Amino acid sequence: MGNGDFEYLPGYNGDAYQDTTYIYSWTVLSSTRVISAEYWQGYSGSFSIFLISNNAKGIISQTISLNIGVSYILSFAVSVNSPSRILNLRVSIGDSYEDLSISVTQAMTWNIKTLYFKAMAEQTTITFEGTDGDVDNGIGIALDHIVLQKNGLSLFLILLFSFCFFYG
Ligand SMILES: [Ca+2]
Repeated sequence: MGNGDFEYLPGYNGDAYQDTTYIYSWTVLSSTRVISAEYWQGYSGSFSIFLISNNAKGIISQTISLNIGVSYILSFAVSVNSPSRILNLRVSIGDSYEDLSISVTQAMTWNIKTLYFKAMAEQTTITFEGTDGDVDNGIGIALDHIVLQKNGLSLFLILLFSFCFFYG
């Protein structure tokens, strides 16, 4: 993923948090909020984002190139800035999606979530949407450190299969 850590933010004005319709590498489908470490420490680096803004849902997406048939691991850090809330995050990968319940025991402690999928197309759009939007004055889902990797086990099996085929 390009800029999966939200650290490259041309145009960021230095506010502790800032609503934005532009995040480098991402398509911002619905205005999202950039959070600096001054406001809340990101999982990694100096910035994270909130999937909320001005009483609305924040939605971001990125279209990436994949190898068809290869398994991937999508992992990311999520949090909520209120321990009493269970909020919903929808992660869409191409035509399929997964709904995750996000809650924390302490505000803004980070959890890592992991999704596994097999690439069905060369160009795939991955979308993150905080489906509850902005509940109660700025309570929402925070997101950071989005990483996409090939699933090592499937790569191992492909290599093993190739080896057996070649020498078998
Ligand atoms: Ca970050």
